[in-house]
Amino acid sequence: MPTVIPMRTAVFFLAVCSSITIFRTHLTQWEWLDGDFTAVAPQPSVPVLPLREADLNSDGKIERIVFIGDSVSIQGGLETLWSSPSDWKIEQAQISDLDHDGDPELTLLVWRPVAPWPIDAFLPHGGRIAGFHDAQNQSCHIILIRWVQTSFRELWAGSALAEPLLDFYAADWNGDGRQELMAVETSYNQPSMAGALSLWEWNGFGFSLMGRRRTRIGKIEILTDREGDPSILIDPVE
Ligand SMILES: [Ca+2]
Ligand SMILES: [Ca+2]
Ligand SMILES: [Ca+2]
Repeated sequence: MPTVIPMRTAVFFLAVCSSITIFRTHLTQWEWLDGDFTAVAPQPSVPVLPLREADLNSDGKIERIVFIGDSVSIQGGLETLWSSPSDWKIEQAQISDLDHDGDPELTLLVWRPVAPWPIDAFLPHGGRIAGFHDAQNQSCHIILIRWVQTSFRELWAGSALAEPLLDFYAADWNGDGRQELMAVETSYNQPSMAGALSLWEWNGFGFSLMGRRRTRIGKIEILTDREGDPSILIDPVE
């Protein structure tokens, strides 16, 4: 699991004392402004958790996302409607509408064994995804799961990310009424260190990069304000 950890105490101060003084002055609050992640003056905000309940199959009943160890399942009442494959390690799960079709889907941050393309065996240096995995040959992916007619299926599975993620949060980051994917990026060489924030938008076939801000990140917390606008509280590396 990521070593980027929540900062409940710091957020409490930010929420309650935002107009006074934040004792830990090295904390900064960031928003997506004018096409970039930008440090802003502290705004009254509270921590927000990823959505894990919704009617995912349009039957009028709520399904729940349940973590058991590194696995995730979709539960409808007492029935398990979908479970993640046994060789997936799920780091984060959120119900989202990243593809903007008006229906909720489940977005997962997944580590799974590297699956090279067959032609890669014939290419020098391991082929196209060489390097996009860690020392245990695990690669990092964003995968979207949604209801299709009679069952939950992969709506979209991204290829191995060049820069693996520690965390993500789907929200309307730019205020246009549609969700984007905010990603906390790390590297396969130092997978516990966060070194960048990036924002991605759905393009109909996958995600396009809207921007990336490299910054020193020790701890991070996702916040939301009274209007539901998201922000990020960052405690930089000491
Ligand atoms: Ca349902
Ligand atoms: Ca959707
Ligand atoms: Ca948006």
